[in-house]
Amino acid sequence: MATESFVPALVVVDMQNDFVTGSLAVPDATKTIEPINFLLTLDFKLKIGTQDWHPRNHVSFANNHSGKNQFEKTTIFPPTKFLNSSIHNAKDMALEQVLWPDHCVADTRGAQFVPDLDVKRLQNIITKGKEEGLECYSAFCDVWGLTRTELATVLQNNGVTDVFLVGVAGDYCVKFTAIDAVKHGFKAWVVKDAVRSVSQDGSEWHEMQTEGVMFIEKSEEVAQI
Ligand code: VGL
Ligand code: ZN
Repeated sequence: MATESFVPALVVVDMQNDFVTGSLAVPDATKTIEPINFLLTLDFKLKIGTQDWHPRNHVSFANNHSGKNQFEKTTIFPPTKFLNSSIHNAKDMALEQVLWPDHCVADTRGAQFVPDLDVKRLQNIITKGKEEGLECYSAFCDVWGLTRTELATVLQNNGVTDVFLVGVAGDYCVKFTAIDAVKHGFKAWVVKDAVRSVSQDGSEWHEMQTEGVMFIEKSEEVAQI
């Protein structure tokens, strides 16, 4: 009888200065550093870090939309250069976008990992959100699924079965990365004590659960799996 395989990967999402102590600081994000550093000492086939890595003219920055305030919403459409005219119609692809303070501009201090994170244990760094017109919450692909990062390939090439997610923000990049992990056929586990969110309404947990994401309350429990 074939035994079910278990090949775990840890994905540390966007533990960058701007999201922890900077321009878009997520409430209590510093409290995730200790549990994440603990998880980084455990045995995973792969330990991957992701980084939001935007150009200054990124579509998600309120500063690039005249007359709009931070945290307001606006409607965005995909840039035509990413569309295949025979299958896409930009007009039908409207998405609601939250307009953020400038954050994680490529090669700035705000985009660097937080100093206390044990980054030397990360084997791979995945950057995302590098195209000015594409928002990219998920570490797998942009919000329209028009471009992908190398994350899926790296996980598949290493035979990963289970993806453990931690970091920020629980209601944006962690949520969308976890849901996309399930869509790619991985088991996705979010370790709750190592995640913090922008909003405090808790709705992200139900959304993830509906999509098949699983949860672990405390990082110490991961050591027993
Ligand atoms: C994120 C807002 C804007 C995240 C990224 O990492 O969750 N949130 N860009
Ligand atoms: Zn961003």
